Amino acid sequence: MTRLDLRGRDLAAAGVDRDLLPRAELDVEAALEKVRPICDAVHHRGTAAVIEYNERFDGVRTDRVRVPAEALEKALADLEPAVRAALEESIRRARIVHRDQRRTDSTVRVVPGGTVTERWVPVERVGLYVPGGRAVYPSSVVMNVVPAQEAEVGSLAVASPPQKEFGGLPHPTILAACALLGVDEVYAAGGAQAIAMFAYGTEECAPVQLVTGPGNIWVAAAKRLLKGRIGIDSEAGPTEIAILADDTADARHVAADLISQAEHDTLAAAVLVTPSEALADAVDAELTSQLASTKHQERIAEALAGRQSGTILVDDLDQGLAVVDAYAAEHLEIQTEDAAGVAARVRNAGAVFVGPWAPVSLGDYCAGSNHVLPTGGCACHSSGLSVQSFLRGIHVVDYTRDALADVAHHVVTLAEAEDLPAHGAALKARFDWKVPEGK
Ligand code: HSO
Ligand code: ZN
Repeated sequence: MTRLDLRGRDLAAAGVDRDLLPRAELDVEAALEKVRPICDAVHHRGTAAVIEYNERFDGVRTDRVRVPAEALEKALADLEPAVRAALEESIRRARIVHRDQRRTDSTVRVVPGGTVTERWVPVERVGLYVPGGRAVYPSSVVMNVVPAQEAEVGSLAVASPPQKEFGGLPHPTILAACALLGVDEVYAAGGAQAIAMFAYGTEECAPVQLVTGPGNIWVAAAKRLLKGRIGIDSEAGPTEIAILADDTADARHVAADLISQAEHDTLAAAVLVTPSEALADAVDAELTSQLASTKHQERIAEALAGRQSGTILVDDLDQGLAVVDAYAAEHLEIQTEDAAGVAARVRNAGAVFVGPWAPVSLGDYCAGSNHVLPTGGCACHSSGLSVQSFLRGIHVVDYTRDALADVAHHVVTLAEAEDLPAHGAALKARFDWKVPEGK
């Protein structure tokens, strides 16, 4: 991997220039122009347009988009027992974590007679997108569906691209995962046309209020375009792994973990941050030797050689923490002495993996944590998918006459300061047009 030597720089005080760090460039803005007519067509012509785009982009024509119930049942019946057992364990662990994220309503008494309650209400109907394409991600079905179900979303639909080799249905393992989770509304639709189907609704699919789930650049562009009409989780770019490691780390593990996420995409990012030049050398050697025997060699080699990947040499772990915080990785592994202590100091990351026994792959499938996480540096302001993503907190304001009378003069004063006297009048009208003197 390419090397960036930041040793000798006072990063803690000066801050890290994020432009200095390796990162993929994704021009979602340019994709918007291509995506706009697709969304318009689905808006105006519904299912017929989705079918046409399925044919154009996925090379398979079907006469409907909704997956029939029998196909879901068959996919589950045909699922390999070991895959079924693994998915069930993944679901079981994800449920433990996401059930614990449920919110309870809380009421606070602001003043005598004045309360504000925060009431948590699930989104009515959501659309969950599961990518198809190069990789098949039944695990992403789990990561989207489980939090939505634990949030008690009223109705949920899944969309995933039609596959030519499966007669225009999504991949059977995706269908089986839906069936295992009790999801019976599944659509064979991919890319921007799937997001537009969710946003506008079609003859087959009622519109949703929120769309979640990762996808390619077309999915990201459609989400950006339709945001507002629908809520979205995030735009989700190519996956990223950053590893903060010192010379206590095992170079074999570090290399294997970098390779594991580079496997997703030629644009995937793998970044090693270390104060140990010896470790950096050992990891480079390991990358070369492990790469030789891995299946998706070409894709991984391209991702590791890309400008989004590299090794960053730092003076010490303090400087390393400043770098990983500036990078705000989707996944951050801490492979150092006192990994838990170092991890506790991390401010920006989608998810943190502590020590030698918590590789990102564990989190991808079976840790219980969610793998739909903020990418592209968005971890400095956003979180991964959770129960909270599917809830809205509604403030319920309840004041008595006396409680309102006590504060009325402040409201009127602020309304006047903003030159909005009708706001003040709404209070005065309740007290015979005289502002009560506050206590
Ligand atoms: N690492 C991906 C999720 C995934 N990995 C799915 C394997 N399957 C983004 O967090
Ligand atoms: Zn992964």
